[in-house]
Amino acid sequence: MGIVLIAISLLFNKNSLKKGLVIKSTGSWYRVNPDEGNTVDCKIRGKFRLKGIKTTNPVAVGDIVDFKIDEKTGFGVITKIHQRKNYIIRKSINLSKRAHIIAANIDQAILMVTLAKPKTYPEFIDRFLASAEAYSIPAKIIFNKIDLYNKEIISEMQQLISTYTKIGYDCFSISAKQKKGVDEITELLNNKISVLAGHSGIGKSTLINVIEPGLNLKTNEVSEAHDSGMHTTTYPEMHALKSGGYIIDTPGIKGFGIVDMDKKEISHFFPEIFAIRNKCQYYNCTHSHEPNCAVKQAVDNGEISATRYKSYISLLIGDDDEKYRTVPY
Ligand SMILES: Nc1nc2c(ncn2[C@@H]2O[C@H](COP(=O)(O)OP(=O)(O)OP(=O)(O)O)[C@@H](O)[C@H]2O)c(=O)[nH]1
Ligand SMILES: [Mg+2]
Ligand SMILES: [Zn+2]
Repeated sequence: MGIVLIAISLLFNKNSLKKGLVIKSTGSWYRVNPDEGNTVDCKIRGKFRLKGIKTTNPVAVGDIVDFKIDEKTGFGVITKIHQRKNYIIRKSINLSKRAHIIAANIDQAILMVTLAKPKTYPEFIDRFLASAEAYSIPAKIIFNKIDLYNKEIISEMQQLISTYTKIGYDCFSISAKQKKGVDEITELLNNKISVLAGHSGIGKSTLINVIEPGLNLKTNEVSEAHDSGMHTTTYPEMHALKSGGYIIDTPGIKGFGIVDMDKKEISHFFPEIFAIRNKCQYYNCTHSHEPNCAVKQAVDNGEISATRYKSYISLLIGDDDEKYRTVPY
């Protein structure tokens, strides 16, 4: 009798739903860290849709899911995604009608950029920041590879840091390679779930290796011929930090296409434009062609950065996202 009961309870346990955190996603399978026990590789069953948006990855790193073990294959099967606190999403470049969720349930989005090898352009930064604003995710900027900057580039960086800090985005300048400025980043990551994004080859995995050497993440030289990264990290993956918190390493992004943003809303995602909108003559001013526009005046007198304004206009007129592929490849 006892043996029968144990057998039944084992069977029951095997089939019972478990809850876990998605720590890696390849688009066809997902590695899930359950509340108890070892990680399980899972597939999905059924369709998961996001507010009618077609996504290339219905389940993302950071998702909390329910799953059960498929006895035949030994793999897990994800049956439910728990309500997301938030997510950061971009248009998929190859399948532009589709969206790609970079990560879900995050505390902060950290954009890593470089002004040297391969250079990140302001339009890319602004598109990323606007997207983070749209989903109410605090965003920070790391300028990496400062060991390669000459005087001119340092002054360009200082200009950008001053612009972005004034708007409210914390900026950090580091050299992951020389381990300079990394302590501040360790502190920034403490006890938070952070996603680290940016172009390929800017040093995301290098930085994570410095912060958590045991991880031994793959890194690769930047191609001299194309001045672009080699797309070394191929899937987003969440790593636990000894100091507490998690960092999500992501594959390099080429261009940042904005998803699902109403034209009327775009100015809401540029905080410095949003802040002075009431000073414009027209309540529905788009800050593009209208007379007595406080935003255009602020650009003219240098209170609002001209490159930020240019990024805003490019989003407003719906410039082809493809044009903002800022890294040749
Ligand atoms: N000079 C210099 N090189 C760096 C620095 N940080 C990273 N690198 C180099 O940049 C190259 C790319 O680094 P990765 O860490 O692979 O870049 P990644 O952003 O993870 O790239 P993907 O995985 O392709 O998205 C490597 O050769 C690194 O050694 C830095 O601070 N200074
Ligand atoms: Mg990488
Ligand atoms: Zn205006």
